[in-house]
Amino acid sequence: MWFGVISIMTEMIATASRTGVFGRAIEQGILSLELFDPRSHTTDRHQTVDDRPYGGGPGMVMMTEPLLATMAEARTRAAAQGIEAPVIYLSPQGARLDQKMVKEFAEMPGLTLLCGRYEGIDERVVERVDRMVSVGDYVLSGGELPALVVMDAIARHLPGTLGNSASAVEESHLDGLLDYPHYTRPETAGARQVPEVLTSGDHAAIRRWRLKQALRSTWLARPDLLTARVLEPLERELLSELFAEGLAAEVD
Ligand code: 4GX
Repeated sequence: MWFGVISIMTEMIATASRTGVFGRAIEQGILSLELFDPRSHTTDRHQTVDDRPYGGGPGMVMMTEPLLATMAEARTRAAAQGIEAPVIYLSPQGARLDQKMVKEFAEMPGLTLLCGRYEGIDERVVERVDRMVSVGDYVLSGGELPALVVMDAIARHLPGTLGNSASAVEESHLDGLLDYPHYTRPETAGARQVPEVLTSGDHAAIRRWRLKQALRSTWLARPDLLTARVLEPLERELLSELFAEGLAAEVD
């Protein structure tokens, strides 16, 4: 998959892209990343990309011309590789990113992520983007961290990446639930024992225990995820057990 990122702080993206799942995916050729800096599409000595808002008020607005020229450059670069990469503008006004959207994006040949700084970008550029995406209801100082969030989440879904093999692809019965608790050695840490079922070797019992724990933590932390879900008969049964137990954590 091809990612183009438009940013006046390309170093932020470059640095992060050298590490983790993302860095490895680039090394393996599963992902390619091209950075585009609007400052290279300016003509003045100071490489100005922002200006004061019409109508007054605090802060600065990113100018139309450098951004549109950069979007055209990114489109040309993608097209040269036979790729169409719609432009996503990261903004608190966008549709909230969720796992469903991440999977949808992961099916596409490319994406161009437009990162704004200052108070925002000129509305005439907003009119030219294909989608607006938000990573959550809080205000950051730029779109670079949200762009990295979007790309990281997508990278995990591309065939051949570390995230894609087994552990991270929640195509299983645990899809849409919060995670169950994890344990590793030693079996006794202080007075705290690893739950017996996990060392029993009974894989069916382990699967059942994990699903029950996932349902428990989901009910306690994010009940909205359960009400949005069509529950399997086994899930109903495990939830009934949990309610009967007063949702208590296992006592062993
Ligand atoms: N999820 N930001 C965009 C510039 C801006 C300012 C005002 C529109 C209006 C964010 C988020 C986010 C910070 C990216 C402000 N754009 N992006 N930037 N939350 O906070 O995606």
